Amino acid sequence: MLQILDRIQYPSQIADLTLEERVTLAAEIRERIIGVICKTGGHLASSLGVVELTIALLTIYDPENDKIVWDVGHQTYPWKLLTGRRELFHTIRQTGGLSGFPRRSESKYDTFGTGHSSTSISAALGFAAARDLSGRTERVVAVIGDGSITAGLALEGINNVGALQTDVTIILNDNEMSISKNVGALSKHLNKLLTDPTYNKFKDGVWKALGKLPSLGDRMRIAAHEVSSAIKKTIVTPASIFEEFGVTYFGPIPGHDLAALTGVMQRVKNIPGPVLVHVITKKGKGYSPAEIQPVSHHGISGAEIKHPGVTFTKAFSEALLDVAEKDPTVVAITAAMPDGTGLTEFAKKYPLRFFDVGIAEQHAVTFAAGLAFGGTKPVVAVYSSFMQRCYDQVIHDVALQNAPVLFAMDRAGVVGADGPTHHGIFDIPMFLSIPQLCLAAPRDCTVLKKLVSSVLSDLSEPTGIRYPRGKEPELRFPSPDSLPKGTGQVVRKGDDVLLVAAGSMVSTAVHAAELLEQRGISVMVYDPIWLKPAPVEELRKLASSRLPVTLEEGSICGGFGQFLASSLPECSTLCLGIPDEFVPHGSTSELFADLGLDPTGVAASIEKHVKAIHEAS
Ligand SMILES: Cc1ncc(C[n+]2csc(CCOP(=O)(O)OP(=O)(O)O)c2C)c(N)n1
Repeated sequence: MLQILDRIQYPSQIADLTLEERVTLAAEIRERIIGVICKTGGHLASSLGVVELTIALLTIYDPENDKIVWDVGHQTYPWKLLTGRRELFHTIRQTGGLSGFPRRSESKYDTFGTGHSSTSISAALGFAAARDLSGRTERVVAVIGDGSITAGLALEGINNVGALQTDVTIILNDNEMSISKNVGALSKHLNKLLTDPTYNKFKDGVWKALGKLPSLGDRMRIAAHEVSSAIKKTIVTPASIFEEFGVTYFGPIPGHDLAALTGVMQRVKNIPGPVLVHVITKKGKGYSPAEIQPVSHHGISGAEIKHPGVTFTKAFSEALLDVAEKDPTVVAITAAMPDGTGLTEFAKKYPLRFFDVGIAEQHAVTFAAGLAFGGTKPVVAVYSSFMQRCYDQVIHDVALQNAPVLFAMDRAGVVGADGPTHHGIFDIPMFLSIPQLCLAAPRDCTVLKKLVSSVLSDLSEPTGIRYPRGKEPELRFPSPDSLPKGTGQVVRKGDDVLLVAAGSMVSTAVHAAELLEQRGISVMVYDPIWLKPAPVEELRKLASSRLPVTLEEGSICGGFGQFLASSLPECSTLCLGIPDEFVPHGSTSELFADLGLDPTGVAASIEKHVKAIHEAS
């Protein structure tokens, strides 16, 4: 039992705590987060960095009425603990448990659902504009990180904030980190503000006000008054880019000093028009392993059982290094995710051929098109779900102009604990619906490596390769040496059903085929390798004497099954995949079972289909 945290039933209780109690509360929140997340896994470092900020927000603002909009949302664990979800906190990211991100359906205090970054300023401005139209007076606050504010969407939001000039507060939580070290000119500008003498003057003023007082108890009580006058004396805004956008800038403010933070936020609350408060925090604050290694502690995995085997990310990384060594025109691009996408080694080895563009997926794609026309072979390494940001860039800048770019789309399919914002289930419909794009789906790391190597040996048209999160399946089959577009491979023979399984589903398909064999249904499993151009003619021949069924780890609507079925109108094709609904968070095995996409579920669907066809004939 934690003395203060476990007493909080309503967020409004926080404003009634003394400063000293709030300082204790901050320590208790850290203790709870570290205790739970080290067991369950989750986004640790960012949440530890905003403990004081969260307490200050709940001290100054009224969450029953005011709108606090969190960006990305991976840092909202303290918020969840203080807004009525403390008792469920141990269920975070697990099947049926709390989401790892804000969700409007989870709590009335989650004003705006997130997972993808850089949405908070636009959403907050929307809340503010609606407030103004209705004549209400609630305060609206966006909390955004220094990484997330570099994205185009956030900058579009600030541009509009500057134009509308309404009351909205942007809290810029600057820990100088994205997942990796933050990059870009804006990051340099923020750093310049941080080293501005004002900041040090402010820190010294507050420190002196606190330091000269005798005991902790007295010190904290009196500090609140001393601090607010220190703030008044010392806050002089250095020249910031935000002022040029018509947004009043305050800062930088030390973000782990509750007295200082609360004092500034109280003062800023009543300033009319758009205001930005630049708060300096430390990622991983209070947990030394995370403070020392914030990158590896951005998201940690819990005490889960580790399976042997190679991850698709590692295989991609190795294949790319291999090709890059022989071909100096190969360049790699990431949108702020060098580690997650497997580009760290490439960046070390070929710093001039590596581009971290910040959280800027749209820019990454158009930049790649330019790089391609300039004579290089660009590889955009990106998570499938973040590719959703780039639909127009892929159509307008890449496909329409036939720019030879390779999209290496990691985390394609069901990702598990991160949930619906992160499942990569829309890339197949996206790629298949755009002319002049090719798309491949490797079933294991060997096929992935061969695809990377063969596509880059002759990169003449835009091409995507999608592969899942985690390790390759235990079940593997020999693959052909060359993988020309439009050719696939029979991986299991059978006479009654033609089960065409895309990439990550091949292994499931073979297991399902074995179950069906025991029930008297003989299943051929076919891996198309290329979803576009698909091996349609070969599939037409195979389907002439078998019932075609497709299986994919992606949305059925507009997916590979429907695409193939439209090419085989003479057949009655059963399409298995993710139905027209958002998939929740949870363990992947439970999610697959719920979706009917584990071997048992797939076998059951096929058996039912076969029976129905026989009964109808
Ligand atoms: C559109 C999009 N691209 C990439 C990501 C992956 N991602 C999650 S958090 C993060 C870094 C965010 O940095 P910052 O806003 O500074 O927050 P911090 O983690 O430092 O608290 C990234 C790149 C994402 N969530 N959304």
